[in-house]
Amino acid sequence: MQNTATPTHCPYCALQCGMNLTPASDGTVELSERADFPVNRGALCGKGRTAPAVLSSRVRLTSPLVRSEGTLVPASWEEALDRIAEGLSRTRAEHGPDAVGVFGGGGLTNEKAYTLGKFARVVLGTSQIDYNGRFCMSSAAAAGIKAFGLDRGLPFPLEDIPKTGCVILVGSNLAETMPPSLRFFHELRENGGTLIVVDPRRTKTAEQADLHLAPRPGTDLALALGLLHLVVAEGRTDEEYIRERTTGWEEARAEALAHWPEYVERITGVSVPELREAVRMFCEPESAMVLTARGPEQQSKGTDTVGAWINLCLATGRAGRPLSGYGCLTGQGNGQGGREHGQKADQLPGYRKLTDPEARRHVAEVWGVDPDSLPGPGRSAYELLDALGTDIRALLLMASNPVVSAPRAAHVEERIKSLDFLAVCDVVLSETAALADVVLPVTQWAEETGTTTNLEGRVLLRRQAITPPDGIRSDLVVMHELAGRLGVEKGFPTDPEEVFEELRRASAGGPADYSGITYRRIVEENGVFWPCPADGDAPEPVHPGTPRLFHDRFATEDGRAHFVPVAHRASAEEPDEEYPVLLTTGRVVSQYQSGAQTRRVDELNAAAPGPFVELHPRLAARLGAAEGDPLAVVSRRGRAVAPARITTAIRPDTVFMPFHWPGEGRANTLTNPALDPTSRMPEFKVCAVRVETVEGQL
Ligand SMILES: Nc1nc2c(c(=O)[nH]1)N[C@H]1C(S)=C(S)[C@@H](COP(=O)(O)OP(=O)(O)OC[C@H]3O[C@@H](n4cnc5c(=O)[nH]c(N)nc54)[C@H](O)[C@@H]3O)O[C@H]1N2
Ligand SMILES: Nc1nc2c(c(=O)[nH]1)N[C@H]1C(S)=C(S)[C@@H](COP(=O)(O)OP(=O)(O)OC[C@H]3O[C@@H](n4cnc5c(=O)[nH]c(N)nc54)[C@H](O)[C@@H]3O)O[C@H]1N2
Ligand code: SF4
Ligand SMILES: [Mo]
Repeated sequence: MQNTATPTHCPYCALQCGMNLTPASDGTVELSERADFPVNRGALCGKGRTAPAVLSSRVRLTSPLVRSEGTLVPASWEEALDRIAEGLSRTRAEHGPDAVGVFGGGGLTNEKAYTLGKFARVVLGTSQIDYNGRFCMSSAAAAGIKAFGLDRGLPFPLEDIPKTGCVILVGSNLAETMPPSLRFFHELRENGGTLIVVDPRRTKTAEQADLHLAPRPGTDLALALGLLHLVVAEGRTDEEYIRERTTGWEEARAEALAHWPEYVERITGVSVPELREAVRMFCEPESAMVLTARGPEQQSKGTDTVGAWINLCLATGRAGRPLSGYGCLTGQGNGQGGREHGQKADQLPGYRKLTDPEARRHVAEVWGVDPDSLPGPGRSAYELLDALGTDIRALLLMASNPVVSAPRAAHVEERIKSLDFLAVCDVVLSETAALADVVLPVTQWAEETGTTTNLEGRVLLRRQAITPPDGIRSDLVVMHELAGRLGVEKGFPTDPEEVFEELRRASAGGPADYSGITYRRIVEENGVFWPCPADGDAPEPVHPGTPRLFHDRFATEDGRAHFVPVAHRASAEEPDEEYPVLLTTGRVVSQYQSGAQTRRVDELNAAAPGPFVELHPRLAARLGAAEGDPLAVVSRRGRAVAPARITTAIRPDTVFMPFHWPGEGRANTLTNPALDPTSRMPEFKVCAVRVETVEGQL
C-alpha cells in the first residue's frame, strides 16, 4: 500500500460520509477530512471519526476460533473452514437443505451481499436466508413498492432538501443518527423553509424544528390520516395531479374522512390546532417532502403507516415533482444496496422477485445454473431466528449481532444456543459470535474494497487503504473457500471488482439496475445513482444514472402512483393494568446498533457508557425514582434493569431505552416480536411495560 491518502467512506451508517485514510506507522490509519464528497463535505460524527480504533488488534478478532470442550480456542483457517463445511453439509445431509439457514447484514458491501445470496441458493440450496435489514427499513420498502412500484430510500439527493418549502421528518432523530445531515435542514430553514418533526420525544432533532408534534408511540398512522382529513376539509388537495398521476384516491379519501381531527387528537395526543398548523406549513409552499425513519416504520403496522404518509404526499401533489417527494432515511452503511442484491428471503439481485419466472431465468443464466434449482422464498428475519434449533439446525451468520439487536432477544438467544451448528464471520467477538462453534475473523472497511449504496441510492466505492493483518481474510474469501469445500469450484471470486462485474450483469434489466455502473465511473463521478442501465453494446456505459426518480412517471405498470386505503389500528400490545406504560426504543449518538464495534472504542464509551431508561418527571415522581436510580422495566417477554434518566423531553406515558447494550440493560429483552403482515417488521417501537424501582412497584 502506498503511503498516500485514499478517499473512501465510513464503515457505519447510511450517510456513508466520505473520508480520507492514510496508513499510520502502527498498522492502523490516520483519518483526514474529505471535503469533495457532497453528502458530508468533510464533516464526520464521533463514530466515524473514531472508526480506526476498531482496526486495532487490541479489540478485534485476530485468529479463527473453534469450540473445543465448550470454549472457543484459536485454530488455523484450514481447520476452521473444514469445520464449517462439515457442520453445514452434515446438517444438509441429515435434515435437507432448508435446515441450513443464512443470516446477513446491511453492513455488507454489495459484492458481499450478492455473494451471500448466491452462496445460499447455489451452494447450500437453501431458501432460508434473510438479513438484519428486515429490522430496519422493510416497512418503508414495502409501502414504497405498493405506491410507487419501486423502493429507493430517497428519490432525490440530500442536496434538494434545502431548496424545498417544508419537510416533515417522521420518527427520525437524525441529529443523533446522521449528524452531518443536519446541515441540509439548517440550510432549509435559512432559505425560509420549515421543518416539522414528529417524535414522542423532544429529541435534539425536534429541538431544531419549527413545529414538533409528539404523538403517543404507535399512532403515526392516525396522525397522517388526520392530516389528510384536514387537507381534504380545507380544500388543499391537488385535483389535477390526483387525476393525472394517481389511482385509488376515492377509497383513500373515504378512509381519511373517517378520521376526524378530534378523533385523531384522542388517539395521538396531538391537538387539533397543531394538526391544522402542520397542514398549513406543509401545503402552503410550492414544494414539500415527507421523510420517515424507524419511528413510524418499526411497527406491526409500519407498512400502512408509511402508506398513510405517502397518501398525504400524493393528495397534495408532492411526489414525482421537483423538490417534492416521500423518502425513507435508510439506516446501515449499505442498508439500501444490501436489500437489492439477494440476501433478502424473497429477492434475487437487481431487486428482482424470487417468485418471478423471468427473474429466475435471468439470474440462473448469469449463475450458470438451472432456474428450477433455485429455491423459493424463505422466512423473514425474526421468523428465521425463531425457527433455529427446530426446523433450522445450522446457521451461517455474517454481519449481525441478533443476541443484542433482535426483538424478544432472550428467546432468540435461547434459539441460537439450541442450534446443532453455528458459524459466525465478524470483525470482533460479538455477543452472538461468542455462542458460535466456529468464528472467522474478517477484514474491515479500511482493509478491503467494495461498493455500498447510500440512503440517496448513490452507489459508492469504499477503497482499501491498508493491508489487513496476517490471519484476517475477507468475507469473499470465506465464501470462496466454503463453496469449494462444498463442491462448487467456480462462481465465487475473491476479487470484489470481479464480483461487481457479475452483479452488474445479474442486475441488468431489474428495478435496481447497476449494469451501467463501473468502479471507474463511481470514482470519477463521486458516486452513481441507480437505476443506471448499460447502453446496449456501447463499450463504455454512458447512462448518467438517476439522481431523481418519478418525474416523468412512477415505476408502476400504469406509470401512476397508487393510493393505498389505510385505516388506523392499535399496536399489537397496548397498555393495560398490569403493563401500564409504553416502551419505545432507539439510538444515542455515540453508539452504533448492537454496539459490537462502538462499545470497543474508549472515546465513545466515555460519552455513552451504558443503557438507561428515559422517563418524564411525573412518572418518576409516581415511582419515587430519582435520577440514576436503577429501574426495572418489565414486559411480557422479560425484565431489564437500567438507571433512570429523568427529562421533560418525553411524554409522561412513555419510557425510552436505547438498544446498544447486552446484559441486564438489554432493551430487546422487552420488545415485542409482533410482525407487520406485509413487511414482517417487528414492533421495536411500541410495547407495554411496567416500570418499577428495584425495591418497589408502580
Ligand atoms: N448513533 C447512531 N446512528 C445510527 C445508528 C446507530 O445505531 N447509532 N444506526 C443506523 C441505523 S441502522 C438506522 S436504522 C438509523 C436509525 O435512525 P433513526 O430512525 O433516526 O433512529 P431511532 O433512534 O431508532 O428512532 C428515531 C426516533 O423515533 C422515535 N420514535 C419512537 N417511537 C415512535 C413512534 O411511534 N412514532 C414516531 N414518529 N417516532 C417514534 C424515537 O423517539 C427516536 O427519536 O440510524 C443509523 N445511524
Ligand atoms: N430495540 C430495538 N432493536 C433494534 C432496533 C431498534 O430501533 N430498537 N433497530 C434495528 C435495526 S434498524 C437494525 S439495522 C439492527 C441492527 O442490529 P445488528 O444486525 O446487530 O447490527 P450491528 O450491531 O451493526 O451488527 C453488525 C455486526 O457485523 C459486524 N461487521 C461489520 N462489518 C462486517 C463485515 O463486513 N463482515 C462481517 N462478517 N461482519 C461485519 C460487526 O462487528 C457487528 O458485530 O438492529 C435492530 N434492532
Ligand atoms: S454520520 Fe454515519 S456515515 Fe457519517 S461519520 Fe457518522 S456514522 Fe459515519
Ligand atoms: Mo437500521
